[in-house]
Amino acid sequence: MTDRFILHGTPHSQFTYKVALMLALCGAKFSFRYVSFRSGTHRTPAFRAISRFGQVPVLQHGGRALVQAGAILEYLSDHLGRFGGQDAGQRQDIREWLFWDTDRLGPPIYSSYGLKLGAMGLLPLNGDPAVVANYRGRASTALAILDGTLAGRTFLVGDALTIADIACYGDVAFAVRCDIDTAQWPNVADWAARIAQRPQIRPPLELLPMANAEFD
Ligand SMILES: N[C@@H](CCC(=O)N[C@@H](CS)C(=O)NCC(=O)O)C(=O)O
Repeated sequence: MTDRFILHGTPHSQFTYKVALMLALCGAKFSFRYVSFRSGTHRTPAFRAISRFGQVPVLQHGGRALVQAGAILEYLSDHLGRFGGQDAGQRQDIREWLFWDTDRLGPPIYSSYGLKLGAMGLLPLNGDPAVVANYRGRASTALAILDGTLAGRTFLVGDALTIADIACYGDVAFAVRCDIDTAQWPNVADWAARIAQRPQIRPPLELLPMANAEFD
């Protein structure tokens, strides 16, 4: 059994991006296995055997196939002892942010990005303007909540970067990719700029390739 992390996903996935950011910030070595949605890799028996919900990301480690980006971030934080908050109260706050992110922030940005890829001819998707506006409205509502929380704060929980920031930052980076102007939420824009200053942080399509790769 290998103890090396193996991340399955695509650079076009904001949920894969969150896990890749965490691995990069921790300086963890990992193998990247590119899952091509255009080629249907996500529907192959080999992929379905490790992804019980048929989704990316999947992180293989220690004989397990871990799924759901927020849960993977918690696993990595526990395993590597990084970005997990300083006490039980902070860990609870972090978990609440992870659930909120999975419920409210991630989905409308994911849907908006899917339609953007559709408009670019990269996915067989196109959206009625009312549907596009609905996704963007829900993304705006969530970004406004993030903005309110970040007023006068450097990070979402406590005074250090945690997996709550890493999860939400992953989504905000994709909001930018689908032309949502984050300048409307200045606290979010400042917080994202602070995170992006770290040398390990790179935009999604620079952090991960559209091919298998080793990160050593
Ligand atoms: N809540 C999941 C969302 C994962 C997700 O939606 N992944 C997308 C790619 S970004 C996917 O695999 N979509 C294919 C599908 O759902 O069939 C997570 O956080 O990991």
